[in-house]
Amino acid sequence: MAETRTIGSVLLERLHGLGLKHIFGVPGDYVLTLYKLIEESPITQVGMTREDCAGFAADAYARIRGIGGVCVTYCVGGLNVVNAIACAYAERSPVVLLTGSPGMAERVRNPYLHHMVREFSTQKEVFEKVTVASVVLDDPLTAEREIDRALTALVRYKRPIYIEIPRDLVHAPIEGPSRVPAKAGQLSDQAALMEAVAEVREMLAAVEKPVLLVGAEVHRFRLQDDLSRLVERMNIPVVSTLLGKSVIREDHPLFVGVYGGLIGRDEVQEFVDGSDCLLMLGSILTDIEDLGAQSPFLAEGRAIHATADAITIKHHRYEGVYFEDFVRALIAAPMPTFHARRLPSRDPGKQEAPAAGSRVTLSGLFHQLESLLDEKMLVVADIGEALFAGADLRVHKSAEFLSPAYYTSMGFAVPASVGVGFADPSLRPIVLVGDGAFQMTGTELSTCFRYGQAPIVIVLNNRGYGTEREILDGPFNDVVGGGVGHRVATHGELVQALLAALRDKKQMHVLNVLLDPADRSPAMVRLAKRLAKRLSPGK
Ligand SMILES: Cc1ncc(C[n+]2csc(CCOP(=O)(O)OP(=O)(O)O)c2C)c(N)n1
Ligand SMILES: [Mg+2]
Repeated sequence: MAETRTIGSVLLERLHGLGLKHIFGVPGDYVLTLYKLIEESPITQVGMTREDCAGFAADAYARIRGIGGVCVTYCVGGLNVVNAIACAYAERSPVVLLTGSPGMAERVRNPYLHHMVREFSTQKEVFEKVTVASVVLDDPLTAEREIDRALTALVRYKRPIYIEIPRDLVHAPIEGPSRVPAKAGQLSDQAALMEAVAEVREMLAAVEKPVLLVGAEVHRFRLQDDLSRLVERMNIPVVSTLLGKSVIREDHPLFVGVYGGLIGRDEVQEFVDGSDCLLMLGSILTDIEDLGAQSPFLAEGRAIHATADAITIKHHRYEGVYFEDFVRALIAAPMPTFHARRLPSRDPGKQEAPAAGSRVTLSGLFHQLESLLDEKMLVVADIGEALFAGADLRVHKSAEFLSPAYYTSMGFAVPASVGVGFADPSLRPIVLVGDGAFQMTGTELSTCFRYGQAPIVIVLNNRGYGTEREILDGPFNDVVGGGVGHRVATHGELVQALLAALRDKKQMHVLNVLLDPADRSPAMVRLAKRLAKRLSPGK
């Protein structure tokens, strides 16, 4: 007899089919049944220290593999991951958020159940704002269609989705034959697409010095290699946004640099300003690029701007033309070839290595890093100097640069490196993180240790929120270290450590009490027994 298809099994099968091999998260009783099912599936569950960290890991994983997953418990877990999912939404990273919730049978007469905030639907309502699809699989009749609807949105828009399963429906059978999930194929209006491509060709045929500005969406839609070929065919110089850094290999002879009105190098800015047409592909324009409506390119109709949200040429928009189809059609169409131009020098010139005894500096550090980076390393940069100084770091070949450069949420880098480690174990993550950001999520290093990962973590310790200090300083920007740590393995060490802590009123003391994993309080044993009974009432 064929195995029963259930809501949980169909969901995991679809995710695995899309290339999801790992799911990050923290378990909880509302999601334990799903965790068990994941354990029995070909997908590996990766335990993290916090849900927001699991979200960042899944985001980094998704940026590399094209889909990422995070599985958390109801509300206490889910609401803890909102910021990471918002980051994935803002920066277009296709992350699936899986969550459990109270069983349908438990909801009769609206009891107050632990972890509930307001209504049973509160968590879903929160996520509706930061995902492209949010579904609750509370009906075996519609569950499979709902799963496919959400996954189609994830694939099409490269943005996160929310999938909730009430815990008593994980094993609910789905009747009938398996649906064939719809393929995300060519979706665009063909006539409009051809007209748009012809207009680009005409526009480029009439100019001499165009520049291509590439952004992160080129990477999210896996178009980098094809686009590189177009760049070479056209001989068009390329700049990238900060978020799109490393989308086009930075040692490519036509790569000019990272463009950003607020952070870019002047030579790159001048080169772009001196061009006569700007072809922008997949670049989410933000205040960092500083390419607002006042930009002459936009105001004078000298720009083509294609993103997953809209295709705009000169002063008009094309309806019914999708980004991926548009870029693929541009790559396939005959396009003009441009004369070689002198590009601004990327080589900062020979820099003397600082004397071994001199104080370590940002410039010395980044220079040293640049000389060590190779294609098997991936730089993960957090916010602050890690990102800003990192913007000028030249990454090589396929070495990528991963950073939440637009949403700029601190605490991304260390957990993201865990995601990188699972997405492509052949890459060595180089984590650049400020001391402020490190103290937010540095705990995730214990996860690296647990799974035998080997990132190189560089904490840029400038004793505070350097970025904020530059804008407006005050004591709120200070981060200071100190305190005493005790490792407590025996009862004698416990007594000593407590006495020492009590004697010393000036400093904080942290006791790391090494318990036997089987050591349980009687109340915990009672609670666990009773909750386990609820999960499988027949036993
Ligand atoms: C989650 C989050 N909280 C607050 C901020 C605001 N913020 C931006 S940069 C910054 C300071 C970062 O300090 P650190 O990590 O030490 O890097 P530095 O600026 O010193 O290089 C802060 C607090 C933020 N971007 N993200
Ligand atoms: Mg700092």
